[in-house]
Amino acid sequence: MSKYYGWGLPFNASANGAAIDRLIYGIHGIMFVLFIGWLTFLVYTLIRFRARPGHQAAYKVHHFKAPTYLEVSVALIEVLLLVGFSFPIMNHVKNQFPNEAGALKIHVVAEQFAWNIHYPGADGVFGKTRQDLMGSDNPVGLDPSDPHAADDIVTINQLHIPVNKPIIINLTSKDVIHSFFLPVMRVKQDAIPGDLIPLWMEANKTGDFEIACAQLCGLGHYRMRGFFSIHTQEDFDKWLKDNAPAPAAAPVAPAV
Ligand SMILES: [Cu+2]
Repeated sequence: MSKYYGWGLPFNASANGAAIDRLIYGIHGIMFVLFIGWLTFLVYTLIRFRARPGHQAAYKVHHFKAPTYLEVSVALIEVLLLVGFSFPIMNHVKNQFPNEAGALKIHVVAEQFAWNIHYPGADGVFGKTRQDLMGSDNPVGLDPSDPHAADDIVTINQLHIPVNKPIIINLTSKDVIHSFFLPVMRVKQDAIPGDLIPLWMEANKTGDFEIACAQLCGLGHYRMRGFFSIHTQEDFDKWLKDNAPAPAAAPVAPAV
């Protein structure tokens, strides 16, 4: 796992990651230039205008044009970053959702201190869930009387997705605010009780990674760590098959 998280940004397994990383590096590059510029200016003025015998501070201000031009160009670069880079990526990631028909839909229900992952199963339809059915043996409150629920898969702290396929996740929380964080996917979204928040992503590499909770949510926050696997489509189909619930056993005739 440590090979994915070291110095710099984490490993990038997301189709949107390159654009997001470019923005992060761009902002840091400009901040670094500004930092060096201001630091040089500060050191220069400290030395140039230090107290010396025979020198007196000038109380009348000389108006230079250069600082104004500098200020305006910094503001313009910031506008360019926001409008040219940040808004398009934000719009793509937050608003331009992929077509639902070609996407895999997953429900993620956060709780203190675990991630409950709910797949619709072979029929592609989520079974009904009810709050009053929620318990340790039924973490999302799946309603067994709903025929769509029979093939649903619910895992705890195990998120599996196929590579190169859009994934739409509907995120919510049972108790307090958590934050669903997939560093390698450049996804971080608050999970808010009472709200169903959609997000989408697409992986372009396979591997085993992790889910973290990025919002301090209680004493067990540190152990709210999940496992996140990106499979080839074949491996994912196999995972779905291996984890599909066994069909309800046919009633057995009582032995005489
Ligand atoms: Cu949490």
